[in-house]
Amino acid sequence: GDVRFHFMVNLGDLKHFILVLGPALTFRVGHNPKNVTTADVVQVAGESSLHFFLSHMMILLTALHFLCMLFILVALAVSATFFCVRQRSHLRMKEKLASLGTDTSTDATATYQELCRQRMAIRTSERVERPETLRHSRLNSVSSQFSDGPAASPSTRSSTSSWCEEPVPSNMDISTGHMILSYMEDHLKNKNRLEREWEALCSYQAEPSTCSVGQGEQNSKRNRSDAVVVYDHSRITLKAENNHSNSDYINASPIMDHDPRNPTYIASQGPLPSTVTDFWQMVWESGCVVIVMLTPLSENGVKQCHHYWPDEGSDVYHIYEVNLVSEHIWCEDFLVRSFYLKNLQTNETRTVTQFHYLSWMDRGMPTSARTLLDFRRKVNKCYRGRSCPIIVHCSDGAGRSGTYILIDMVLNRMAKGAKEIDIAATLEHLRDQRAGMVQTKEQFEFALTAVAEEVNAILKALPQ
Ligand SMILES: *[C@@H]1O[C@H](CO)[C@@H](O)[C@H](O)[C@H]1NC(C)=O
Ligand SMILES: *[C@@H]1O[C@H](CO)[C@@H](O)[C@H](O)[C@H]1NC(C)=O
Ligand SMILES: CC(=O)N[C@H]1CO[C@H](CO)[C@@H](O)[C@@H]1O
Repeated sequence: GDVRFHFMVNLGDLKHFILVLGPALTFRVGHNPKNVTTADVVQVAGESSLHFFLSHMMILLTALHFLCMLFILVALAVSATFFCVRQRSHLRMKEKLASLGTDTSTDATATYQELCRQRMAIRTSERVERPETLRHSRLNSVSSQFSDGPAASPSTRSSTSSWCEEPVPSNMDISTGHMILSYMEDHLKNKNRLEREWEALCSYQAEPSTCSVGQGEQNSKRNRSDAVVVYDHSRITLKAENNHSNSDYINASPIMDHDPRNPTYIASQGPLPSTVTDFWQMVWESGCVVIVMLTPLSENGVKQCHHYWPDEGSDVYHIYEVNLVSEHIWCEDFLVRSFYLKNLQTNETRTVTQFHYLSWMDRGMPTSARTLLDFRRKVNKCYRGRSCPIIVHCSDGAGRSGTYILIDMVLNRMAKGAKEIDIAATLEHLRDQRAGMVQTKEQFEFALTAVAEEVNAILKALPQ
C-alpha cells in the first residue's frame, strides 16, 4: 500500500544518505555530472563491504524506528490523560450549572452564591492582571450605549473571537431547497413581482385587530410607539400576584408557529425605563432562557431601548435579581451576555443568555445576511432542545424583530422537512399576531435573501 511505498522511498533516500556520509565510503552518489549510479558505486566499492555496511545500518534504522514508536506512544498517553482531566472538570462545571436549573433547594442557592463569588473573584483578578481587558469591555459597553452601535475598532477589543457556526444538520427536503432557491432567484431579479407582493402585504388587514387594552389611558405610557400596540387577543399578560404596577400589561406579543398553545417567540418592544421590571417579570414568567436583542441602545442620539441589565455585578428589579456573569464579544456586529436571574421571593434561579446584535439600525437592514445567519445559528445552538419561547426585541418589537422571526420561522420549517414554504403567507401569519411585523420592503427583501443564502449553504454542505 501507500505507507509501504513511502517507507521504501525513504529507505532508498537513506541509502544515498548513508553512502554520502558513511565513514567507510567517501564518494558521492547524489546528482553528479558524470551520472554515476548506485549500481556503479556498488561495483566499485565491492559488494561484500557494501552489504556489511548496509546490514549494520538496517539494524540501526530498526532501532531508530522502535524509538520513534515509543516516543509517539508516550506522547499519546500524556495527551489522553490531559484530555480526561479537562473533560472531567468541564463535566463537573456542567453538572453544577445544570443543577441550577429549577432546583430550589438550599443546595442550589449555595451553588448559585458560590458561582457568583467565583465570578466576582475572576472579575477582581481580571482587574489586577489584565486592566486592558476590563477597560476595553467597559469602553465597548459605554460606546454601544451612547453612540450608534459599536465604535471601538475590532483590534482594540481583547476578547474578540470570530469563528462561524456551520449550518446545522438539517432534514431539509433537497428538492424543496432547490425549488426555494430558483423561486428566490426569480423573485430577486423580478423587482416588479417583489413590489406587487409587498403592496399586497401592506394592504393585508389582520382580523381581529382591536388594541383597547394597550390604548387604555393607564397603559399608553407603557408603549414605546403608537404604531405598534399589542392586539387584545394576542398579548402577554403579567401575573397579578407579582404586579407592582397594578397592571398586567406589557407591549409584547406571543408568536405561535405550529403549536397553538405554546408560543415559539415573544416579540417585545425594547423596555422603557418604566417597564424594565415588567420585562424581567415577563422573562421570568415565560420561562425564557434566550433573549435576542436586535437594536443598539441609541441611534443618532435617539433612545431605542433602555439599558435593562446591570453593566457590572447585579441589580434588583422588584423581586428579580439580575447578575451579569459574562460578556463575550463575538465580532464587530454582535456580542453575547449571560445572566443569572434570581427570583428573590422563591429563591429560584435561572441562566439567561442575551444575544445582542449591535449594528442593525431602525427601519434598516443588517450589514450582511451572512453575519445575521451566523448570529441566528449561535442563538439556536444555545436554545436547542428547549421548549420555552425566545424573547425577540428591537425598539418597537416589530420591524427588525419581525424580520428576524420571519427568517428563523421559515428556516426552522424547512429544517423540519416542510414541502411547501410560502414566505408572504408566513408574514401574514405573523401580522395576525402583532402589528407592523417587518416594516419596509427592503427588510422583506432582506428576509428573502437571507433564507436563500442559508438554503444555499445547507445544500452545499450536503454530501453530493
Ligand atoms: C394587580 O393589578 C390589578 C389591576 O390590573 C388590580 O386589580 C389588582 O388588585 C392588583 N393586584 C395586586 C396584588 O396588587
Ligand atoms: C430564601 O433565602 C433566604 C436567605 O437564604 C431565606 O431567608 C428565605 O427563607 C428563603 N426563601 C424561600 C422561599 O426559600
Ligand atoms: C410613551 C408612549 O410613547 N406612549 C404611547 C403609547 O401608545 C399610545 C397609543 O395608544 C400613544 O398615544 C402613546 O404616545
